[in-house]
Amino acid sequence: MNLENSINEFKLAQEVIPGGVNSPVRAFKSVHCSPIFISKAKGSKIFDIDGNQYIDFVSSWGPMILGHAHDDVLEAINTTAANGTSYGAPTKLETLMAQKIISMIPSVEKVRMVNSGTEATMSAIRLARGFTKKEAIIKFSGNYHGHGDSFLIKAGSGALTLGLPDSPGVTKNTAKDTLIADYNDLDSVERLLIEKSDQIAAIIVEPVAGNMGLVLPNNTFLQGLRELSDKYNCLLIFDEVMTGFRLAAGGAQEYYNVKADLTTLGKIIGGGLPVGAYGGKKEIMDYLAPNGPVYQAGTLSGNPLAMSAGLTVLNKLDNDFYENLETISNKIHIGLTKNIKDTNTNAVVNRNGSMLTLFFTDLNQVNNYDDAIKCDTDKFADYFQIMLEQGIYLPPSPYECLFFSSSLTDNDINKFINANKIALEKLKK
Ligand code: KE4
Repeated sequence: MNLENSINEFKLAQEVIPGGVNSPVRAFKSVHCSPIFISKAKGSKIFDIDGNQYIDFVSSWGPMILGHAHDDVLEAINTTAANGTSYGAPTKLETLMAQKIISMIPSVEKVRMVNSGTEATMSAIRLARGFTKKEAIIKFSGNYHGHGDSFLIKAGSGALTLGLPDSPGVTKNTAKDTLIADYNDLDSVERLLIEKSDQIAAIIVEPVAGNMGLVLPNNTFLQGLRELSDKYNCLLIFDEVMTGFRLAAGGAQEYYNVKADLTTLGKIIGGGLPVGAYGGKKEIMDYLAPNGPVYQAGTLSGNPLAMSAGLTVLNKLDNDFYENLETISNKIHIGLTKNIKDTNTNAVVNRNGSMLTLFFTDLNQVNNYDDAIKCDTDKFADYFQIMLEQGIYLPPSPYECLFFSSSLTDNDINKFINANKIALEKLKK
């Protein structure tokens, strides 16, 4: 496979961009090869600048649930752009987006648009602290909520991938207000609540963890967090930046029937443009300026292009859409599971809806951070490269998820499953 242009472009990029990338995980460091530079994408296919074609299982880390360059999304963007790209003033599109989100996520009564998932989570904990007049938050090892200072403690995603879960630059005073519990371990949460209950503003959780690889909540975890939040009078924040509109129209809250007090969103609601959002009960959200005292603002928040792209996507997410996506995802899950058995590979596949991770591990299950970090990251790097050579573009990290889109064809699915079997057989040698 010729990657000459990508290799040369990466050298150039590293002279002017830290690490040559605008988000660390894109540098392919943990998969021990030079990153591919993308020229274009359409549907389930993505193309690099050397003309190589790949089936895309990253979906831009979640947003491209319809596949790339969907005709209706492009038309919405182009039509909106013809009238201007940003006004810094209210538009009807923002009201339509808020109404759409509220109609899909029952616990959300009011919503504020921002420009990234990080902005959404940073703003949500500021609001929680302002509303409750308490300062500490509880997060979980391996959960990633963006690069806000309060979250870069035992963080997942790129921070875990690069071995930087506790980033320098986060002050001790900030870190002391972030308490760490273990995912799927309610006792670890209650111990912190008992010890610091009068100080804890909120528990923030990925209802399905996608940033230590995919780790599912056990059958009592989310309801247990709801009950603990009520018992100890703190807010429950579901970070649904990844799961929102992906697991179901109402996200993990619909899927698991557990309501959050605040919900953070991103990725899919922008249709591939920069968007984040946070929402919840009216009495909490109305604590935000200009109604209330908690301040948050943004020049491009509610940008008309992003609103029109996002609304075009959300308006397609009906029951038939999710049934089709589940059919695609289940076929892949069955194929990978069969390959692991047929090749006698030590691996675990975790899946929830159209999110999946294959862990190379001797464990029988991966249920938390300690399980996840035991996986064989070198083997994953070899696997990634063998799959890339076969035209399969996977997330370049063992601590991420595959994201399936509705544009995947049966041919794509069969090619993926066959490439996976070849890779597992090669790894046995
Ligand atoms: P952004 O600021 O990247 O839009 O969103 C941060 C964020 C918040 N919450 C959750 C649950 C998230 O998964 C994310 C971002 N996800 C990563 C992928 N694991 C983004 C990819 C990257 O960092 O380049």
